[in-house]
Amino acid sequence: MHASRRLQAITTTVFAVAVAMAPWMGSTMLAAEPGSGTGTEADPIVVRAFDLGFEPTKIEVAAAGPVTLAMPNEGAIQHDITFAGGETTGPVDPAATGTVTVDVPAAGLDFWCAIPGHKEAGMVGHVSVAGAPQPTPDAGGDQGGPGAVLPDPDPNAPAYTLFPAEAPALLPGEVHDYALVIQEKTVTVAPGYVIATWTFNGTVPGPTIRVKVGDTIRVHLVNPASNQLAHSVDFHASQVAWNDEMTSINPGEEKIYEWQADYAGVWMYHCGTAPALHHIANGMTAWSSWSPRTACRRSTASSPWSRASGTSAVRGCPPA
Ligand SMILES: [Cu+2]
Repeated sequence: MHASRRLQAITTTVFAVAVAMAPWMGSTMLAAEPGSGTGTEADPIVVRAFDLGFEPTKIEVAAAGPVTLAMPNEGAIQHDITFAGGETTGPVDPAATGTVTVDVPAAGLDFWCAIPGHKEAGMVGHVSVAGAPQPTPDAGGDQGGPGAVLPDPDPNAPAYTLFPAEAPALLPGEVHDYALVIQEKTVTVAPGYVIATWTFNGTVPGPTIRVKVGDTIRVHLVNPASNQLAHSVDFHASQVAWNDEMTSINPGEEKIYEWQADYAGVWMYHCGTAPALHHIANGMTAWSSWSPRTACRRSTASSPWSRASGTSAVRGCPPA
């Protein structure tokens, strides 16, 4: 059980004081027990959000009608509670609390986090009405359902351009100030087909960074205020504290991620903001390579640019 259960008596007291001192203004974190509350505006039901889930995920109310939920965000990135009718807390910052009121029918309602990828990562829940029949579990999943239908190509889509697969030239010098600007933008991925992507410097994959062993790389990561989401970067080549350089930054923020290239090789770098696989699949991945300083002997490895694991070092020489 969650450790906070043992502190229920204490947190209930804190909650009572907090309610007395701070109304539900949507910006104040209240120390309330998940699941507590009756659902009125004055006493909302508390649904705690974390990275990546809700607690509780199943809520039962006494009767159909308006219900207010309060969502303290205890995660490191924004979350929300959204219902199918569009009722939503809106994006709630870490350490803040959002509220939403929804008219719950007798059949109940699902809710989820509408931040891209969070629903798929498990941020879903359900409000049911006491005594009402429970929804039938989905027995079939995606198996046996109708196949995906490819939409018609858009004749007005911007032109499709191939990403150059060549390794770039070595960056000159020994200390490299490198700007990585996160751009949430549409990209034409095939003639006539445009998708919304998240990118490093506007391309999918992002730019390949190529330097020599021993060089210092000082990445200036920028998340412009015009973006919607928190993002981050994680260089598998680096040996840094994950809770320092690799932390997420919100729109309007920037940070410096500095390290030394200690080993020759080719490594993935990617956005590590939760859910990381969603950020990677949406375009935020690329490669960095560190070339040996001196002449090297080619190994018997068949593919020096091995991408099998995304983290393996090149055992031979870098491409000429
Ligand atoms: Cu990202």
